[in-house]
Amino acid sequence: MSSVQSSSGQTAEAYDVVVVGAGFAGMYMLHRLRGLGFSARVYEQGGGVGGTWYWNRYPGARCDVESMQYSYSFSEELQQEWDWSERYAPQPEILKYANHVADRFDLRRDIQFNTRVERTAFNEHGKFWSVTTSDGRTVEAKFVVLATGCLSNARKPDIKGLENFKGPVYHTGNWPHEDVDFTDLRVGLIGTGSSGIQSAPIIAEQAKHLTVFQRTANFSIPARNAALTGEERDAFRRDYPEIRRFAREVARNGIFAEQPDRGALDDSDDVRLGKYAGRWERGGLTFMYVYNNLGLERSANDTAADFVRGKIAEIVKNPETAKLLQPNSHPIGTKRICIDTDYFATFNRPNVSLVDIKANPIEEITASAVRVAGKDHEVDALVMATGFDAMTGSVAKIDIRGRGGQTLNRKWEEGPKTYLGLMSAGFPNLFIITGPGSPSVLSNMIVSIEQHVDWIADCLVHMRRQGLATMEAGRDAEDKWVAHVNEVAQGTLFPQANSWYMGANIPGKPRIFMPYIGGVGVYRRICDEVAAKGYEGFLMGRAEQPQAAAS
Ligand code: NA7
Repeated sequence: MSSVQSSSGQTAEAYDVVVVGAGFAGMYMLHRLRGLGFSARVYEQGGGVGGTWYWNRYPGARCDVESMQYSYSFSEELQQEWDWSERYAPQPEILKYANHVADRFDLRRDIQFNTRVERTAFNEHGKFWSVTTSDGRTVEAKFVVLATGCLSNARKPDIKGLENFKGPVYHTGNWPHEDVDFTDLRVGLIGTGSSGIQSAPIIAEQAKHLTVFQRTANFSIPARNAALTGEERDAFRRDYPEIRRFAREVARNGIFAEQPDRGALDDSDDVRLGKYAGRWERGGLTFMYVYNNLGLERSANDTAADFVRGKIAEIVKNPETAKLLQPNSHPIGTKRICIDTDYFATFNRPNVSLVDIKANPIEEITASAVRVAGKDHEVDALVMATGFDAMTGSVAKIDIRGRGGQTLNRKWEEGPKTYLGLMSAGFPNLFIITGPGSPSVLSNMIVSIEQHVDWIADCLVHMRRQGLATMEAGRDAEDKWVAHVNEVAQGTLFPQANSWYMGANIPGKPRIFMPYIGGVGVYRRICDEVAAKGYEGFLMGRAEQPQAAAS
């Protein structure tokens, strides 16, 4: 940190880099910056590290990527010393890990908690960003890195009468830090994405009655979560070099798993069903990698979707409820597939009911009930598992002004535009980690975070060596990348779903498939090639030489 005289004559703190957010991306970015001798300040709106895992404390919250893989790879000591307790880590353990990382690498001294970045504007003359925070202070930074996360802007839907409800209203993405006790209460749960599906079985065990309000039935695969044995952990640790290499360079989604070598229709019905049954028993996200064309061809996808619909019918005893729970509106996997523990079986409990709000949307919420099709479903507490303004929501909350005072929100009015998901033209020296246009939410986030952080760190070192002051995405390169991201998505089944990948869950948000679906290995090679060619497609600017004094 240093101090500079601002245009108003006041002294402002100045950093090489301001990082917004102290989740997994912001923490690793800070660690790398420090190691390279850059001064950095991190602002975090939460009271602690962990980002999405700091906020998402709802009952049953758990990562859907296996814990031995949903962890940093940058430090051999860290990955050898940390003991994950279960195949899928529960939220409190992931948060504990985030805190351990913060302590182990002494990160906290450069993080200012409980502080939002409200505004940042690029000073074209001075080639720095002014960053104004919620405590009313403004600092200067040569670079700003947005590590704001993709699923951190919880969204309460605009349902008529919600403000009249007398009981507590919780949002899974912004859960209280104190224990919430549903004992003896009638609970209404709105939303059946991953958060609703993970929390329903736990709430049902505690509550007097749970009513689940379902707009879209979702595909979910059993997690088959279990305690990790010492041998399992050791096996991972032994093989980490290969597991990490594979996740980074080969896997489409940053997860170590067998790669399918054939399509679903290449096998006979019996063989195919046997393979699906095997994966269902094994549990987890890899269900979708039985075959290589489930995300590409509808006829192939239908075979997997039919299998899961059949499983739901087997598990759920009431045929009407089973039918409602069977997803029919989108191909399997085109909304992020959920993994659960006893979700469908929860509907066999006498204290759980399902209400279809697709056929009959919620009319209104009254002081004590959710009204659907003229019927009042009495509830004492409401849980909104209604998701996030994903990928762009947290960025949009910051007033970001680039060249000519243009705001990023204005530029992204018709959908986010980036080059490689890393930068947006007109906003020099502003990087986004796992931004729209990069694999991001389609991947194991930690693999993608580490890739972006390392790429940005290398880039800053390159600029320092070359005496470069600014870097920004070229408009041509950006247009071509946006077209490429779109073209690759259109070659898949993904745009067929009204998913948050498409921005479809936010009324008025442009429908654009936001993440890059080309695969993390492919994407990494593209980014590396761009860097190797002197940051092809980016515009680099030198610091202006100081004018020689007139003699
Ligand atoms: P999701 O996956 O966006 O799920 C949100 C759910 O809430 C989904 O079932 C929505 O139905 C439903 N929803 C949203 N708005 C409404 C309104 N207005 N009325 C009724 N129902 C509504 O969020 P999650 O938090 O579960 O998971 C997000 C990601 O976090 C997940 O994919 C994992 O990667 C981790 P819809 O499907 O839009 O009809």
